[in-house]
Amino acid sequence: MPALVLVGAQWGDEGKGKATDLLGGSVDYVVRYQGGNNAGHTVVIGDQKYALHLLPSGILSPGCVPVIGNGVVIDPAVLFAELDGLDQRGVDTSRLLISANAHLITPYHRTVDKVTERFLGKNKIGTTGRGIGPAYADKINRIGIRVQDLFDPSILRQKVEGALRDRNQMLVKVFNRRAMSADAVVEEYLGYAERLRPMVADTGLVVNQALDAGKVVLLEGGQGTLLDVDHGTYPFVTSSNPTTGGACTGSGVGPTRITRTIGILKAYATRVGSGPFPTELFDDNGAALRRIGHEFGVTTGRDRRCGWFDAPVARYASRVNGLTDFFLTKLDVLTGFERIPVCVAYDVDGVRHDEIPMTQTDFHHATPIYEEFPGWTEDISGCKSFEDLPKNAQSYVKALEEMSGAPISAIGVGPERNATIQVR
Ligand code: 2SA
Ligand code: GDP
Ligand code: MG
Repeated sequence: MPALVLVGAQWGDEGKGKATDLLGGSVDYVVRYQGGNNAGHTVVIGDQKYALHLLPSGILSPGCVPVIGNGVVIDPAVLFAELDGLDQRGVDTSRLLISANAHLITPYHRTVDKVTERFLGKNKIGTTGRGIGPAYADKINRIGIRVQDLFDPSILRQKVEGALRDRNQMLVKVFNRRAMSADAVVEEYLGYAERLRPMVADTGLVVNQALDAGKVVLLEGGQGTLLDVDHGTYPFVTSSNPTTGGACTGSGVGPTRITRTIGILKAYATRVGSGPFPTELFDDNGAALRRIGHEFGVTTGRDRRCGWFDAPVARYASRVNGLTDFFLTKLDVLTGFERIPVCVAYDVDGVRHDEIPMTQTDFHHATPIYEEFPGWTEDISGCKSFEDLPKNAQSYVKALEEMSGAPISAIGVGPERNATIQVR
């Protein structure tokens, strides 16, 4: 039986939380495979709204086993706060499994993230300040702390002291900050060990055994394709691989077990943080998209940058992720716009580019070539089938599908689980 991957097709915040929740009823395991508490996945169930940062969205689906995979970076204090918050709201969190190989975010990662951003000034990445980049840097540098290290105090101390030797040099010499004490970090982190212990497992083994037994596994990505450290708008990216390749490395599930790869695609575009965004709007239309679409960071509360749909970005996501289909989200937000431009290609210094340019310099210079579509004014939030949509909305969806490189299998017309049109 299959594993499926759910991946953001743009710059994140496409509605992955809602999509995961929608599929949650028909899957047995939901595995987060990268990122950490930089993510903000919103799930709306009836009159209840949940914002999940570190936990897989499947934790809200009764009977589904939520898993934090080896590719995730975990801030233990945030993990416990998020679990406590859900417990207080009556959500059963007891099934959660956490990979022994997942890396830990520590106070020095958070500090380094924040001071680096301050140091970069106008060249900053616009990170969420959660310590994500520095934690992944330590992982790649082979000086990271893993969940399993909490169960071996002498190894933990050795590793924290080793990592802090590097980090403290940088904090003191480059950033003029005080050195951090290894004792304080070790003491704090040993304090998390007992509560974590029952949740920790060889999650790669558990998930593969589940697949062998015919269970369905959903691999849930954070952020999005254009924020991928390899395939995104580097250096304005997150420090992990949200793309489908990252689903394999971050969960321990091999590619031959994956039968479906769903790209979550917003009917327009948003980005939070710095970096190129060719269709960004600085006018009333941008402000309207932000207001109607409630485009504010779920984790940081920042205004999201808003713009028109970018077809080369969608095509790129389809290619890089090998997408089988798209869930198109937030079509309802476009209701009331008289004309809806779609970027079909770019102009880079007088040359037409039908695909994302090879170099980042060119992408920074890309200006959109637009095709305009007529809008619609009817409220579509109650539509249940494709045929219920106004003709102009149907044409818009069909045009996006044609340009994006994979079929659209579902259309979101509101934040709630049921506000979804199944197309095929
Ligand atoms: P980081 O903190 O190192 O991962 O930041 C690096 C870049 O990745 C972007 N990033 C995100 N983009 C969209 N949504 C994210 N989650 C939150 C949300 C964001 C928020 O759901 O709204 O609340 O601001 C997310 N997480 C990371 C980030 O903006 C940087 O461009
Ligand atoms: P994620 O990070 O990809 O899970 O997305 P976010 O939760 O950061 O942002 C998506 C926002 O859009 C959330 O507030 C969702 O409740 C909302 N949303 C998701 N799908 C739809 C939709 O089809 N229509 C509308 N109006 N809102 C949606
Ligand atoms: Mg989000």
